[in-house]
Amino acid sequence: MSTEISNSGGADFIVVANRLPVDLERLPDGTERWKHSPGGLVSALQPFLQRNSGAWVGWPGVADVEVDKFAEDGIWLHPVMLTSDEVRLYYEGFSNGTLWPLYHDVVASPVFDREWWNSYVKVNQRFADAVAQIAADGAIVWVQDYQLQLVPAMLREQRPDLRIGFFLHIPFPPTELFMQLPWRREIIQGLLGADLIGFHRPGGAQNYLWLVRRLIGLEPSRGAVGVRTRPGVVQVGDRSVRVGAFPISIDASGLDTLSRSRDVIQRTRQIRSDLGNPRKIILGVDRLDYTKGIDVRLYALQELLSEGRIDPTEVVMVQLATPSRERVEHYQRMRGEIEQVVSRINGEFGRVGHPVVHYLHQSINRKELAAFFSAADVMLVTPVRDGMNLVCKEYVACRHDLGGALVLSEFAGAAAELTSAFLVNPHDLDGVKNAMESALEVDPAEGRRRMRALRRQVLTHDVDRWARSFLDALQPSSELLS
Ligand code: GDG
Repeated sequence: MSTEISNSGGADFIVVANRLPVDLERLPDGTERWKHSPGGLVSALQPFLQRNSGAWVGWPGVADVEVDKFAEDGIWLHPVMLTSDEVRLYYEGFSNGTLWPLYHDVVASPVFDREWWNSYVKVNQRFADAVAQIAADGAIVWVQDYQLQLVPAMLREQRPDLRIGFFLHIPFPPTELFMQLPWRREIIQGLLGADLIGFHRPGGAQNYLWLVRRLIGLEPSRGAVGVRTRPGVVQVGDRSVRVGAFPISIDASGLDTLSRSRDVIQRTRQIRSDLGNPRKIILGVDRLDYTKGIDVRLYALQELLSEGRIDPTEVVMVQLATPSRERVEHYQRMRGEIEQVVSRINGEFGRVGHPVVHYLHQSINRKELAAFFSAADVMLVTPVRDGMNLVCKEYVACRHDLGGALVLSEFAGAAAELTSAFLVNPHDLDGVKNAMESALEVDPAEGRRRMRALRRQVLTHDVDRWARSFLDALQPSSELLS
């Protein structure tokens, strides 16, 4: 860990997110250590942070610990402390029990709890205070995601000199659903503290603009919002707030290179052989979340097997389900349901030593993930609602061989870009089954044509382009971008 960077004059570029890019881990012997939690966002923003005396403000992932700021890879990391009560109320409660289901089309019922809300306000204020203290004059601050929607206005109040951006990583809901929220006005107002508010899709931006008119009584621009262009504008006093669509992406060339490496190619072969070299491998990779439609694809598989449309001696499915939010009740219930369907399928159609569904409730490393992507003939991405969905883009980035077929839900933000996938409505089980069958049996030339088109999109629209387009819209003449 290096501490060579200077922090005398405050940070010029600050990323604020619920989590730091490193997690504090408590080991069984009571000692603590930092573990990298690499993600697309960190790697995309790292170069900007390193060049611009950057800082990252976030929670280290463990409750009740006070940690001093420290420098890592040329970036100052500023831990924000959360008590275990705040983890329960602000994070598991308001963020994941209210906002997450409300913003994902109420596929689970959101809980509206005043105590959760009060904690959300308090924690947002703590994040805003932390940033206000460390930001240099006129610094650029980029606030991330639904856990911190009040931060832009709270920060603007203390530091009107700052240039503030906000990006929402999950969908912004239809206005009728958003209107259920008892604190709807506060959220819309909280976001209005930013100079630029970004969503994945123009629809999210449009919904937000409508709510600004309805709830705040301001008159936003009326033209259609475009992707990366033509943002909507709201005049708030003497400030112009822009509202736009910036579809996020992945480190496409990094994954492309990784998937061509000898290790990954060997591991791909090994995975196929461990699975018994079946004629076809179907894959799902998700955080274990009720929005991801893991149950949808399992029911579809079960019916295809029952109807004899899939031969269990020829086809194997692997479902990687990364543990997630395990203390939230909805998640516990859903896990039980999914595991029950998996065992039903295996009970009915498996043979000794040959289950049809290989279900792993574990997290695996990036190389291993690339090998699974490379081994899969059909990738199933069937969320009932997803802001973007990076997994489908990662699958495409790994298929330099032009093999594989992607079945993708229309309700993932990515569907607007990945139009050569087998697109499905996850609520239409027959449609999902037909698409799975078509993907399994696609003519090789047609499969390559589709994959080539998908790769053209993903490789030319990577996460670096996403970050640049957002920062360019936030501060066009900024030296950040040079
Ligand atoms: C939110 C929005 C939006 C998963 N299991 C493992 C693993 N992963 C990685 C995937 C992918 C990431 O986690 C999941 O990203 P998604 O986009 O699919 O979904 P969310 O976590 O819900 O993300 C979403 C995103 O924010 C970005 O804006 O696209 O719509 O919901 O990168 O590969 N990675 C490793 N091992 C695993 O076991 N290494």
